[in-house]
Amino acid sequence: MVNRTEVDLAGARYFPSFLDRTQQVELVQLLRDIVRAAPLTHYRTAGAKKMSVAMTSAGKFGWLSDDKGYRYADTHPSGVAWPDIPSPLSEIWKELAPNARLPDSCLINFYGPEAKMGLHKDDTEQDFDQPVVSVSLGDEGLFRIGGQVRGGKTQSIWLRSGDVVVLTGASRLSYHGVDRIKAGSSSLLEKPGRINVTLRVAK
Ligand code: MD3
Ligand code: FE
Repeated sequence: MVNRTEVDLAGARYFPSFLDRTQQVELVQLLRDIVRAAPLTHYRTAGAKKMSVAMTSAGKFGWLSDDKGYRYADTHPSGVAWPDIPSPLSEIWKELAPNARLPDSCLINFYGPEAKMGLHKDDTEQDFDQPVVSVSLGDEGLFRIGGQVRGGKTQSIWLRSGDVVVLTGASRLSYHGVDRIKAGSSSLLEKPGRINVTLRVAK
């Protein structure tokens, strides 16, 4: 079931079940093609720990972490260009953020059953007036969102396959993270796990 319900999530625009099953299956196929060309990588955090989430990107720029820090790079660590952003994702962006610039980066996160992402804010981009659009696929993830300062109140919500969130306004710079994955809660992927895709204007 699709729907166009919009819910306020700590200032972010939350669209539960935005994508139907057919759209989700198509996206997973397109993401598999991207991963084949630009393999998933466990980057190291600034604290040098390996991230449990495996990542790759599409678009003109890809987010990564290396000796030069957190940054948007022109190529995958292997040296190949990032694949193009799949058009169904660009269409979601145009529908939900019609007045924004077009995304030049698409970060693809793969969470295995044990993966999580600590509280952080997305601040590697140049223009925080541009939104971030997030699409969740596969198993449910317990998402946590706080305010713009660390240590404040947070709220938690399970993001499910097909859910879309638009981070805009004050929420664009809110702390957020993923505490855990409910392995086996979705039948979309062949193996347990969760995929989150974020569309961004990096530069
Ligand atoms: C931010 N990804 O890649 S995106 C990231 O599910 C990242 O993989 C998470 O944070 C993931 O940088 C979350 C979804 C999201 C939803 C609501 C938000 C991010 C948000 C509200 C405010 C700020
Ligand atoms: Fe983030």
